[in-house]
Amino acid sequence: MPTPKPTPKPAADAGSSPSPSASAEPGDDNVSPSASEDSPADSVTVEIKNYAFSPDSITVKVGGKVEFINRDDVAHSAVADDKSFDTGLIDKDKSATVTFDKAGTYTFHCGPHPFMTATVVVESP
Ligand SMILES: [Cu+2]
Repeated sequence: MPTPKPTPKPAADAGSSPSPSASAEPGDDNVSPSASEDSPADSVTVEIKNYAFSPDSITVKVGGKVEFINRDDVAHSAVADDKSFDTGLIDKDKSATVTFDKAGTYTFHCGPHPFMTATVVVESP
C-alpha cells in the first residue's frame, strides 16, 4: 500500500507582509526619479472606454501630444468645446493624436456622445 504523502505546509506565509518596493540603494547609476511630479508630459495617451475618457484630466506641456485610443465597440471622437481640435470619429482600437501648441485649458467632448467630457491642460514648460 502506498503511503499517502503529507502535503507540506509552509510554516510562515512569506508573502504576506506588504513591503513597499523602495529602491533606496545608493550607488546606482540609474537616474533617480524626478522630484517634480507636476512637470507636464510630452505626450499622454488617453483611452476611451465605457463611454468615458481615461484619464479625464490630462496635462501636457506646450507642443505636447495627446493620443486618443478607442477601446469601445462604438466609434468615439474628441472635439474641443471651442472647436479648436476635432479628431473625427475613431473606430475601435484605432487612435488619433492631437498636438497642443498653445498653453491653456481645453475642455472637450465626444461628438456622438456629448456627455463624455474631459479636460486637457496645456502648460508652459
Ligand atoms: Cu463617444
